[in-house]
Amino acid sequence: MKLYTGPTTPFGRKAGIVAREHGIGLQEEVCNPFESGELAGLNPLKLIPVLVLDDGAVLHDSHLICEYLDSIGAGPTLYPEAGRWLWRTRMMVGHGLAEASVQLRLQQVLPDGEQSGTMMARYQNRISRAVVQLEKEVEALIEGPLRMDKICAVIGIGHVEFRHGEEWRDEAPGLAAWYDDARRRQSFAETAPK
Ligand SMILES: N[C@@H](CCC(=O)N[C@@H](CS)C(=O)NCC(=O)O)C(=O)O
Repeated sequence: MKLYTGPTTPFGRKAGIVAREHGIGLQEEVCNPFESGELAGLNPLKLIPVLVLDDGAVLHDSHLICEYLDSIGAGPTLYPEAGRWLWRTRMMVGHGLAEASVQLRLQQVLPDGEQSGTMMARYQNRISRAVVQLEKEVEALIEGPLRMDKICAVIGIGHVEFRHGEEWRDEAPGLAAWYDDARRRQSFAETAPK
């Protein structure tokens, strides 16, 4: 299987983490979504990650790719039944944190005159609110085995810290302590943005 991903994408990182946790060997193909001609032929949305299966079938969107990898992987599921609506809601907060962080970055690298202060403030506020919410729910991140909400919190915070610095820590000391411990896990360390 081949995963089209990139060195800084939090969504590709999610798929890489799930593959590692389940002992699934993936060929990782570095792909720049803004320049790749091949990508649009695989995914009409022209977004990474994309997973191409051995039979040529194409899956895209990190949610779908992660659920697929979990369904074929060895070891315990990262999508347990227990408490699933609540942990899945928390998963979407972590995923949305990553989305807001990516969108803020995309605004910041636009040429002068094309940036929108309104949109940047909207993404910044979304990041702050998501961080505060994860801080409120940090006990649920600390307890129990690895789950997709924890993976999404790590990829969201990881992108915020990589692109926008450590300010988020001021609002969330408990979350920062959890994150500093969690990110030492092998699958997280190996996939950190660079
Ligand atoms: N909902 C998608 C989001 C994917 C996404 O936004 N990928 C970014 C890279 S981090 C991308 O390909 N951006 C290209 C663009 O915006 O044109 C997922 O979870 O897979």
